[in-house]
Amino acid sequence: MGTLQIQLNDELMEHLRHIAQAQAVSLKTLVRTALKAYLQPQPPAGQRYSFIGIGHSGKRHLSTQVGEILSDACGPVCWTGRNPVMPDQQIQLDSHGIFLRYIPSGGSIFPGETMTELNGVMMQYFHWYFPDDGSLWNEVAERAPALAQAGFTALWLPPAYKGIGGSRDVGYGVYDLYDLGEFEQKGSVRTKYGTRQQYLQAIAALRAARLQVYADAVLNHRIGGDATEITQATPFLQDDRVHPRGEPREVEVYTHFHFPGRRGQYSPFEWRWRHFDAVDYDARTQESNKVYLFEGKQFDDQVSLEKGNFAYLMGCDLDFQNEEVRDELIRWGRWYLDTTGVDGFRLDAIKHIAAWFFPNWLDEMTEHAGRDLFAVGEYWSPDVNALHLYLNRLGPRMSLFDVALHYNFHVASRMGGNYDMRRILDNTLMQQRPYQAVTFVENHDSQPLQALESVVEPWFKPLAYAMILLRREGYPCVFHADYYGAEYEDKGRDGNSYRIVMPSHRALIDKLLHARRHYAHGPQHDYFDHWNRVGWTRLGNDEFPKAMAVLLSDGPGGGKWMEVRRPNARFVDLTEQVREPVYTNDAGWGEFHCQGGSVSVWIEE
Ligand SMILES: [Ca+2]
Ligand SMILES: [Ca+2]
Repeated sequence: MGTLQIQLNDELMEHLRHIAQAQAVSLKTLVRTALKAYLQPQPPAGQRYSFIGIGHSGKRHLSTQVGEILSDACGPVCWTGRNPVMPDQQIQLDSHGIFLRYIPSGGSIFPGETMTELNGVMMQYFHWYFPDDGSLWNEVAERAPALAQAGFTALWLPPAYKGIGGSRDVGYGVYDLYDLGEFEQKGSVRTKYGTRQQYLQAIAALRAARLQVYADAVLNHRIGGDATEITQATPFLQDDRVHPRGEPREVEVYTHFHFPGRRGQYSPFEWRWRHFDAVDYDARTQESNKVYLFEGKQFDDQVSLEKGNFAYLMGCDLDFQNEEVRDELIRWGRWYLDTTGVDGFRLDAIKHIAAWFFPNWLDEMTEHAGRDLFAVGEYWSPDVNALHLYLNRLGPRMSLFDVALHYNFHVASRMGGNYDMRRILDNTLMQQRPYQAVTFVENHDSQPLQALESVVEPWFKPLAYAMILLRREGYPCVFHADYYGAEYEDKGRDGNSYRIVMPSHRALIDKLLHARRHYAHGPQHDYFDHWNRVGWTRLGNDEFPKAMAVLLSDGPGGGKWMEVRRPNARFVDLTEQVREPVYTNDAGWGEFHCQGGSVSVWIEE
């Protein structure tokens, strides 16, 4: 057992002392309790053990013998796993005392939790109505240096493999995970975004610009089978996956995927009906309003309980209880990592996939990559408790999109100034589980006319982006259509056509990104104390010593006294909404202002 260090910076120490004081325990006891709480659910003996957490680059070292604490918590610690601990590895403890991470000396650390602390910013580089002219990969390659320059540190790219819709498929109607725009399948060689070569060149360009790349992994379903098979199935109503509606009967289903265009390249695996649980289309009756559960199959467990059991979403639903399926997904993941070198995954539709599947799959991916991979899951629920339940099952391997926060933004933006802004962050991952929260304002599903439409109105977006980009909690994700704008036409749920214009917020977002990089550092003081106007200050740190004050209002404009600990200093509004500078008083407080329905970002000159 080597000596392990807990490395803390001043600010973190201050926070820990507060927690210790509040709990009337010593700092050592607090740390010990935190370690135990973390270790007990997953004792390290005999398995790969990684502390996942944040990467405070501490300056003041608080060294302690953690081996003793580990032994207390877990019994004799046996580091004989696949990834044994090296003596010079360090443990870092986050400000809530929850997550820990080994940092191999000299190794790279870049997972999502760390990105929170490094002020990382992700962009979702696509939206539902991105042109289907095959231009996305080339465009993003060209823009890579500018995106890095603007302050982005990672890109989430759309599903890169062939969908049933061929060159028009957004990518979620996945047909062949091995066809990255290389084979004549589903009517085209390329995907909506370009060819395999263009995709790999785009990733190379992004990495050359020091941007991370996250791939979109759609593992829940397959669609567009090459041939039908005959099997027995029991029908269920779409809305009730518990009570069968009819006797088992013979069905003809498109469940045989043999990929004639690819001819076994990269993988000889063929999908058959036994790899799936259910489909929603019977070619005999041409009915598609039911879910047909195959003979001998069960809908997978540990999924969302909407509709009784929400394992089935669309197409041919993968049976994760089938070992051949799990093995194939691991083979594919390894191939994908080797082929593309991506830094992590955005995992699609995970509330429809057995939660127990991902810990092993992600561990296999990390092991294969030989480095940390970032993973963020799309668990679409506005209920933060559902998100907690999922994360409790996953442990620290995965972050989740903060859907709860998105819905707060959505609701606030629809209330025309009558939202209680003191509550805007309540019941969100950002507030309750900041190191596993990927915060976002809008995405390709929530945008107007899409499946999970829950629009954040344009007037509110500057406020929402200030909240995700300038506070210390969460790993923010900027939506392509909010940055560049978007115009499109589609049918609404009422069957009528609508023309949608999503305005570009780039001018403001660029300023916020600048503020995030240079000013959103150090301790944060909150002033969520008024129905309309809420704000916070950031006090800076050694590396970024300038202070910042942010004030926003969903109602009338006005001022608020906030402390920035800079006596007699001059602050200006980076957004240029308010032209008059603010001068702080002798005590380091200032009365900062913002206009109605607006945000101002005050930076120390
Ligand atoms: Ca199953
Ligand atoms: Ca499923």
